[in-house]
Amino acid sequence: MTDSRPERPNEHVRRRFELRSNRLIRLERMMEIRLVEDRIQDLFAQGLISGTTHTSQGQEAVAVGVASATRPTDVVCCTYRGHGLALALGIRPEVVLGEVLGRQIGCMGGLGGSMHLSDPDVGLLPTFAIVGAGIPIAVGAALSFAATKNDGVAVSVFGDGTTNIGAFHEGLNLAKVWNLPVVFVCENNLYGEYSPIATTTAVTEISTRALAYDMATEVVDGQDIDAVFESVERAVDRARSKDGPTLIEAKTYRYVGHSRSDKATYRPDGELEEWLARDPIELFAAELIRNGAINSANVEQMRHRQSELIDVAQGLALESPPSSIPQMFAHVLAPTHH
Ligand SMILES: Cc1ncc(C[n+]2csc(CCOP(=O)(O)OP(=O)(O)O)c2C)c(N)n1
Ligand SMILES: [Mg+2]
Repeated sequence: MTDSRPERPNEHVRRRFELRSNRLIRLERMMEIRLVEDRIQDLFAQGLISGTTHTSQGQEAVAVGVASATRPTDVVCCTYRGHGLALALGIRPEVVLGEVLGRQIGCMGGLGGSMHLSDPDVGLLPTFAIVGAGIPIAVGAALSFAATKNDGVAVSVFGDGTTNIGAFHEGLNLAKVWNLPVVFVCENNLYGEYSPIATTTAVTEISTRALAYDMATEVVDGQDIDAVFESVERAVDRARSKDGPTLIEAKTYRYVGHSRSDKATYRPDGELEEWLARDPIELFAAELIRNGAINSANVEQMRHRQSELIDVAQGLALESPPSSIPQMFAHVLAPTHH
Protein backbone atom coordinates (compact mmCIF):
# COMPACT_ATOMS: atom_id res chain seq x y z
CA MET A 1 0.00 0.00 0.00
CA THR A 2 2.85 2.40 0.79
CA ASP A 3 6.34 2.53 -0.63
CA SER A 4 7.93 1.90 2.73
CA ARG A 5 6.04 -1.35 3.38
CA PRO A 6 8.32 -4.34 2.84
CA GLU A 7 7.18 -6.55 -0.02
CA ARG A 8 6.41 -9.96 1.44
CA PRO A 9 3.49 -11.36 -0.54
CA ASN A 10 5.22 -14.61 -1.42
CA GLU A 11 6.25 -15.16 2.17
CA HIS A 12 2.65 -14.68 3.28
CA VAL A 13 1.35 -17.12 0.68
CA ARG A 14 4.06 -19.65 1.60
CA ARG A 15 2.95 -19.49 5.22
CA ARG A 16 -0.60 -20.09 4.05
CA PHE A 17 0.34 -23.20 2.03
CA GLU A 18 2.34 -24.71 4.90
CA LEU A 19 -0.79 -25.26 6.93
CA ARG A 20 -2.47 -27.57 4.44
CA SER A 21 -0.01 -30.41 4.64
CA ASN A 22 1.57 -30.06 8.06
CA ARG A 23 -0.30 -30.47 11.35
CA LEU A 24 2.75 -29.41 13.39
CA ILE A 25 2.69 -26.08 11.61
CA ARG A 26 -0.98 -25.76 12.56
CA LEU A 27 0.01 -26.17 16.21
CA GLU A 28 2.82 -23.65 15.79
CA ARG A 29 0.44 -21.16 14.15
CA MET A 30 -2.07 -21.50 16.99
CA MET A 31 0.75 -20.76 19.46
CA GLU A 32 1.82 -17.79 17.34
CA ILE A 33 -1.71 -16.35 17.43
CA ARG A 34 -1.97 -16.74 21.22
CA LEU A 35 1.43 -15.10 21.76
CA VAL A 36 0.78 -12.21 19.36
CA GLU A 37 -2.57 -11.46 20.98
CA ASP A 38 -1.05 -11.59 24.48
CA ARG A 39 1.54 -9.08 23.24
CA ILE A 40 -1.18 -6.89 21.77
CA GLN A 41 -2.82 -6.71 25.20
CA ASP A 42 0.53 -5.77 26.80
CA LEU A 43 1.23 -3.13 24.15
CA PHE A 44 -2.25 -1.73 24.67
CA ALA A 45 -1.67 -1.53 28.44
CA GLN A 46 1.58 0.37 27.74
CA GLY A 47 -0.41 2.99 25.80
CA LEU A 48 1.25 2.12 22.49
CA ILE A 49 -1.95 1.20 20.63
CA SER A 50 -4.54 3.81 19.65
CA GLY A 51 -8.25 3.07 19.45
CA THR A 52 -9.29 -0.34 20.63
CA THR A 53 -8.48 -4.02 20.10
CA HIS A 54 -10.52 -7.23 20.29
CA THR A 55 -8.48 -10.36 20.88
CA SER A 56 -9.53 -13.97 20.41
CA GLN A 57 -7.51 -16.09 22.87
CA GLY A 58 -9.35 -19.43 23.06
CA GLN A 59 -10.68 -19.28 19.47
CA GLU A 60 -7.42 -20.15 17.65
CA ALA A 61 -8.65 -23.53 16.38
CA VAL A 62 -11.37 -21.87 14.31
CA ALA A 63 -8.95 -19.45 12.63
CA VAL A 64 -6.32 -22.07 11.84
CA GLY A 65 -8.94 -24.66 10.85
CA VAL A 66 -10.51 -22.25 8.33
CA ALA A 67 -7.11 -21.24 6.92
CA SER A 68 -6.00 -24.89 6.61
CA ALA A 69 -9.13 -25.94 4.71
CA THR A 70 -9.10 -23.14 2.11
CA ARG A 71 -6.76 -22.04 -0.71
CA PRO A 72 -5.02 -18.66 -1.05
CA THR A 73 -7.19 -18.11 -4.14
CA ASP A 74 -10.33 -18.43 -2.00
CA VAL A 75 -11.43 -15.35 -0.09
CA VAL A 76 -12.17 -14.89 3.59
CA CYS A 77 -13.94 -12.09 5.49
CA CYS A 78 -13.19 -11.74 9.17
CA THR A 79 -14.36 -9.26 11.80
CA TYR A 80 -12.89 -6.71 14.18
CA ARG A 81 -11.74 -9.82 16.16
CA GLY A 82 -9.50 -10.78 13.23
CA HIS A 83 -5.84 -10.96 14.32
CA GLY A 84 -6.04 -14.75 14.56
CA LEU A 85 -7.48 -15.25 11.10
CA ALA A 86 -5.01 -12.77 9.56
CA LEU A 87 -2.05 -14.67 11.07
CA ALA A 88 -3.58 -18.05 10.22
CA LEU A 89 -4.03 -17.01 6.59
CA GLY A 90 -0.33 -16.17 6.43
CA ILE A 91 0.16 -12.49 7.23
CA ARG A 92 3.42 -12.28 9.16
CA PRO A 93 3.37 -11.37 12.88
CA GLU A 94 5.37 -8.14 12.42
CA VAL A 95 2.91 -7.05 9.72
CA VAL A 96 -0.11 -7.73 11.99
CA LEU A 97 1.57 -6.16 15.03
CA GLY A 98 2.71 -3.22 12.89
CA GLU A 99 -0.83 -2.62 11.67
CA VAL A 100 -2.24 -2.75 15.19
CA LEU A 101 0.45 -0.25 16.26
CA GLY A 102 -0.32 2.09 13.31
CA ARG A 103 3.11 1.56 11.72
CA GLN A 104 4.10 1.63 8.05
CA ILE A 105 5.10 -2.05 8.11
CA GLY A 106 1.42 -2.95 8.72
CA CYS A 107 -0.70 -4.65 6.09
CA MET A 108 -2.65 -1.40 5.56
CA GLY A 109 0.41 0.78 6.03
CA GLY A 110 -0.73 1.42 9.59
CA LEU A 111 -3.85 3.31 8.50
CA GLY A 112 -6.38 0.62 9.35
CA GLY A 113 -5.37 -0.57 12.80
CA SER A 114 -6.55 -3.63 14.68
CA MET A 115 -10.05 -3.76 13.22
CA HIS A 116 -9.16 -3.37 9.52
CA LEU A 117 -6.72 -6.11 8.59
CA SER A 118 -6.56 -7.18 4.96
CA ASP A 119 -4.19 -8.73 2.42
CA PRO A 120 -5.48 -9.72 -1.02
CA ASP A 121 -2.44 -11.95 -1.62
CA VAL A 122 -3.72 -14.44 0.96
CA GLY A 123 -7.38 -13.80 0.21
CA LEU A 124 -8.19 -11.78 3.33
CA LEU A 125 -10.77 -9.28 2.10
CA PRO A 126 -11.05 -5.84 3.72
CA THR A 127 -12.42 -6.03 7.24
CA PHE A 128 -15.09 -3.82 8.80
CA ALA A 129 -16.03 -3.19 12.41
CA ILE A 130 -19.72 -3.11 11.49
CA VAL A 131 -21.27 -6.31 12.85
CA GLY A 132 -22.42 -8.46 9.92
CA ALA A 133 -20.69 -6.39 7.22
CA GLY A 134 -18.56 -9.32 6.06
CA ILE A 135 -21.56 -11.49 5.22
CA PRO A 136 -22.91 -9.63 2.15
CA ILE A 137 -19.30 -9.02 1.07
CA ALA A 138 -18.60 -12.77 1.09
CA VAL A 139 -21.87 -13.45 -0.73
CA GLY A 140 -20.92 -10.82 -3.34
CA ALA A 141 -17.47 -12.38 -3.75
CA ALA A 142 -19.11 -15.80 -4.20
CA LEU A 143 -21.47 -14.31 -6.81
CA SER A 144 -18.45 -12.94 -8.71
CA PHE A 145 -16.77 -16.39 -8.58
CA ALA A 146 -19.94 -17.96 -9.97
CA ALA A 147 -20.41 -15.30 -12.66
CA THR A 148 -16.81 -15.58 -13.89
CA LYS A 149 -16.73 -19.41 -13.66
CA ASN A 150 -13.86 -19.21 -11.19
CA ASP A 151 -13.81 -22.19 -8.79
CA GLY A 152 -13.03 -20.00 -5.76
CA VAL A 153 -14.98 -20.20 -2.51
CA ALA A 154 -15.83 -17.30 -0.19
CA VAL A 155 -15.84 -17.80 3.59
CA SER A 156 -17.36 -15.40 6.08
CA VAL A 157 -16.37 -15.79 9.75
CA PHE A 158 -18.52 -13.95 12.30
CA GLY A 159 -19.90 -14.21 15.83
CA ASP A 160 -23.11 -15.53 17.39
CA GLY A 161 -24.45 -11.99 18.01
CA THR A 162 -24.15 -11.34 14.27
CA THR A 163 -26.88 -13.86 13.53
CA ASN A 164 -29.42 -11.29 14.82
CA ILE A 165 -28.38 -8.76 12.17
CA GLY A 166 -30.45 -8.36 8.97
CA ALA A 167 -27.40 -8.83 6.73
CA PHE A 168 -27.00 -12.39 8.08
CA HIS A 169 -30.53 -13.35 7.00
CA GLU A 170 -30.37 -11.55 3.66
CA GLY A 171 -26.97 -13.06 2.95
CA LEU A 172 -27.95 -16.64 3.77
CA ASN A 173 -31.18 -16.34 1.79
CA LEU A 174 -29.54 -15.07 -1.41
CA ALA A 175 -26.60 -17.48 -1.09
CA LYS A 176 -29.07 -20.37 -1.05
CA VAL A 177 -31.40 -19.03 -3.75
CA TRP A 178 -28.44 -18.41 -6.07
CA ASN A 179 -26.60 -21.59 -4.98
CA LEU A 180 -23.41 -19.62 -4.34
CA PRO A 181 -20.00 -21.04 -3.33
CA VAL A 182 -19.93 -19.59 0.15
CA VAL A 183 -19.32 -20.97 3.65
CA PHE A 184 -20.67 -19.16 6.72
CA VAL A 185 -18.64 -19.91 9.84
CA CYS A 186 -20.23 -18.70 13.07
CA GLU A 187 -17.90 -18.56 16.08
CA ASN A 188 -20.41 -19.08 18.85
CA ASN A 189 -18.41 -17.82 21.84
CA LEU A 190 -21.56 -17.45 23.98
CA TYR A 191 -21.37 -13.65 24.24
CA GLY A 192 -22.04 -10.57 22.13
CA GLU A 193 -20.12 -7.78 23.85
CA TYR A 194 -21.13 -8.10 27.52
CA SER A 195 -24.40 -10.00 26.97
CA PRO A 196 -24.76 -13.77 27.31
CA ILE A 197 -26.22 -15.23 24.15
CA ALA A 198 -29.58 -16.23 25.70
CA THR A 199 -30.31 -12.61 26.68
CA THR A 200 -30.15 -11.42 23.07
CA THR A 201 -30.76 -14.42 20.82
CA ALA A 202 -34.00 -16.40 20.75
CA VAL A 203 -32.40 -19.38 18.98
CA THR A 204 -29.22 -20.18 20.88
CA GLU A 205 -28.40 -23.25 18.75
CA ILE A 206 -27.18 -21.09 15.88
CA SER A 207 -27.00 -23.97 13.40
CA THR A 208 -30.80 -24.32 13.45
CA ARG A 209 -31.04 -20.92 11.78
CA ALA A 210 -29.83 -22.56 8.55
CA LEU A 211 -33.06 -24.59 8.42
CA ALA A 212 -34.99 -21.40 7.64
CA TYR A 213 -32.96 -21.15 4.43
CA ASP A 214 -32.96 -24.87 3.60
CA MET A 215 -29.18 -24.74 3.93
CA ALA A 216 -26.68 -27.44 4.84
CA THR A 217 -25.44 -27.01 8.39
CA GLU A 218 -22.93 -28.52 10.81
CA VAL A 219 -22.18 -28.01 14.49
CA VAL A 220 -18.54 -28.42 15.38
CA ASP A 221 -16.42 -28.37 18.53
CA GLY A 222 -14.55 -25.11 17.97
CA GLN A 223 -11.83 -26.14 20.44
CA ASP A 224 -10.84 -29.11 18.25
CA ILE A 225 -8.85 -27.98 15.23
CA ASP A 226 -9.17 -31.32 13.43
CA ALA A 227 -12.95 -31.17 13.76
CA VAL A 228 -13.04 -27.57 12.50
CA PHE A 229 -10.71 -28.41 9.61
CA GLU A 230 -12.78 -31.41 8.52
CA SER A 231 -16.06 -29.54 8.77
CA VAL A 232 -14.79 -26.51 6.82
CA GLU A 233 -13.18 -28.79 4.24
CA ARG A 234 -16.52 -30.60 3.68
CA ALA A 235 -18.31 -27.27 3.31
CA VAL A 236 -15.64 -25.86 0.97
CA ASP A 237 -15.81 -29.01 -1.19
CA ARG A 238 -19.60 -28.70 -1.30
CA ALA A 239 -19.33 -25.05 -2.35
CA ARG A 240 -16.62 -25.74 -4.95
CA SER A 241 -18.68 -28.54 -6.49
CA LYS A 242 -21.66 -26.16 -6.79
CA ASP A 243 -23.67 -28.03 -4.17
CA GLY A 244 -24.48 -24.83 -2.33
CA PRO A 245 -23.65 -22.88 0.82
CA THR A 246 -23.23 -24.20 4.38
CA LEU A 247 -23.62 -22.66 7.82
CA ILE A 248 -21.09 -24.04 10.32
CA GLU A 249 -21.55 -23.30 14.00
CA ALA A 250 -18.24 -23.63 15.86
CA LYS A 251 -18.84 -23.76 19.62
CA THR A 252 -15.98 -21.84 21.21
CA TYR A 253 -15.13 -19.30 23.90
CA ARG A 254 -13.05 -16.15 24.25
CA TYR A 255 -10.82 -16.31 27.33
CA VAL A 256 -10.69 -12.52 27.51
CA GLY A 257 -13.29 -9.78 27.64
CA HIS A 258 -14.94 -8.27 24.57
CA SER A 259 -12.29 -5.61 24.01
CA ARG A 260 -9.16 -3.98 25.50
CA SER A 261 -9.68 -3.60 29.25
CA ASP A 262 -12.99 -5.49 29.69
CA LYS A 263 -12.42 -7.81 32.67
CA ALA A 264 -15.49 -9.90 31.77
CA THR A 265 -16.88 -9.87 35.31
CA TYR A 266 -20.31 -10.77 33.85
CA ARG A 267 -19.29 -14.41 33.42
CA PRO A 268 -20.66 -16.94 35.88
CA ASP A 269 -18.17 -18.51 38.32
CA GLY A 270 -16.37 -21.52 36.94
CA GLU A 271 -17.29 -20.93 33.27
CA LEU A 272 -13.85 -19.62 32.24
CA GLU A 273 -12.11 -22.50 34.06
CA GLU A 274 -14.32 -25.04 32.28
CA TRP A 275 -13.27 -23.66 28.90
CA LEU A 276 -9.62 -23.25 29.91
CA ALA A 277 -9.61 -26.98 30.59
CA ARG A 278 -10.38 -27.38 26.87
CA ASP A 279 -7.76 -24.94 25.58
CA PRO A 280 -7.53 -25.58 21.81
CA ILE A 281 -3.73 -25.36 21.80
CA GLU A 282 -3.32 -27.84 24.66
CA LEU A 283 -5.92 -30.22 23.18
CA PHE A 284 -4.15 -30.31 19.83
CA ALA A 285 -0.69 -30.68 21.42
CA ALA A 286 -2.02 -33.62 23.46
CA GLU A 287 -3.50 -35.20 20.31
CA LEU A 288 -0.18 -34.86 18.44
CA ILE A 289 1.68 -36.37 21.41
CA ARG A 290 -0.84 -39.26 21.57
CA ASN A 291 -0.32 -40.14 17.92
CA GLY A 292 3.47 -39.88 18.21
CA ALA A 293 3.98 -36.84 15.96
CA ILE A 294 5.70 -34.91 18.75
CA ASN A 295 6.66 -35.26 22.44
CA SER A 296 6.01 -32.89 25.30
CA ALA A 297 9.58 -31.54 25.29
CA ASN A 298 9.14 -30.65 21.59
CA VAL A 299 5.91 -28.80 22.42
CA GLU A 300 7.72 -26.64 24.99
CA GLN A 301 10.61 -26.01 22.56
CA MET A 302 8.08 -24.98 19.93
CA ARG A 303 6.39 -22.56 22.34
CA HIS A 304 9.76 -21.10 23.35
CA ARG A 305 10.83 -20.70 19.72
CA GLN A 306 7.55 -19.01 18.82
CA SER A 307 8.00 -16.61 21.72
CA GLU A 308 11.50 -15.70 20.46
CA LEU A 309 10.16 -15.16 16.95
CA ILE A 310 7.41 -12.90 18.28
CA ASP A 311 10.07 -10.87 20.18
CA VAL A 312 11.77 -10.27 16.83
CA ALA A 313 8.45 -9.45 15.14
CA GLN A 314 7.51 -7.01 17.90
CA GLY A 315 10.93 -5.32 17.53
CA LEU A 316 10.43 -4.95 13.77
CA ALA A 317 6.95 -3.53 14.25
CA LEU A 318 8.11 -1.00 16.85
CA GLU A 319 11.11 0.06 14.71
CA SER A 320 8.82 0.85 11.78
CA PRO A 321 7.76 4.53 11.56
CA PRO A 322 4.14 5.52 12.18
CA SER A 323 2.01 6.12 9.10
CA SER A 324 2.24 9.74 7.98
CA ILE A 325 -0.29 12.41 7.00
CA PRO A 326 0.69 12.32 3.27
CA GLN A 327 0.11 8.53 3.35
CA MET A 328 -3.37 9.12 4.74
CA PHE A 329 -4.25 11.15 1.66
CA ALA A 330 -2.39 8.97 -0.85
CA HIS A 331 -5.49 6.95 -1.74
CA VAL A 332 -8.06 9.72 -1.40
CA LEU A 333 -9.53 10.59 -4.78
CA ALA A 334 -10.96 14.05 -3.99
CA PRO A 335 -8.53 17.00 -4.19
CA THR A 336 -7.05 17.87 -0.80
CA HIS A 337 -5.56 21.16 0.44
CA HIS A 338 -2.90 20.52 3.04
C1 LIG B 1 -24.12 -2.91 13.23
C2 LIG B 1 -23.42 -2.89 14.56
N1 LIG B 1 -24.17 -2.93 15.70
C3 LIG B 1 -23.54 -2.92 16.91
C4 LIG B 1 -22.16 -2.86 16.97
C5 LIG B 1 -21.46 -2.89 18.35
N2 LIG B 1 -20.88 -4.21 18.55
C6 LIG B 1 -19.56 -4.43 18.33
S1 LIG B 1 -19.15 -6.01 18.61
C7 LIG B 1 -20.70 -6.43 19.05
C8 LIG B 1 -21.03 -7.83 19.48
C9 LIG B 1 -20.96 -8.83 18.39
O1 LIG B 1 -21.01 -10.11 18.95
P1 LIG B 1 -20.67 -11.42 18.14
O2 LIG B 1 -21.23 -11.33 16.77
O3 LIG B 1 -21.11 -12.58 18.96
O4 LIG B 1 -19.07 -11.39 17.98
P2 LIG B 1 -17.92 -11.53 19.08
O5 LIG B 1 -17.56 -10.13 19.47
O6 LIG B 1 -18.43 -12.34 20.20
O7 LIG B 1 -16.77 -12.17 18.36
C10 LIG B 1 -21.54 -5.34 18.97
C11 LIG B 1 -22.98 -5.36 19.30
C12 LIG B 1 -21.44 -2.80 15.76
N3 LIG B 1 -20.09 -2.76 15.74
N4 LIG B 1 -22.09 -2.85 14.57
MG1 LIG C 1 -19.97 -13.76 20.27
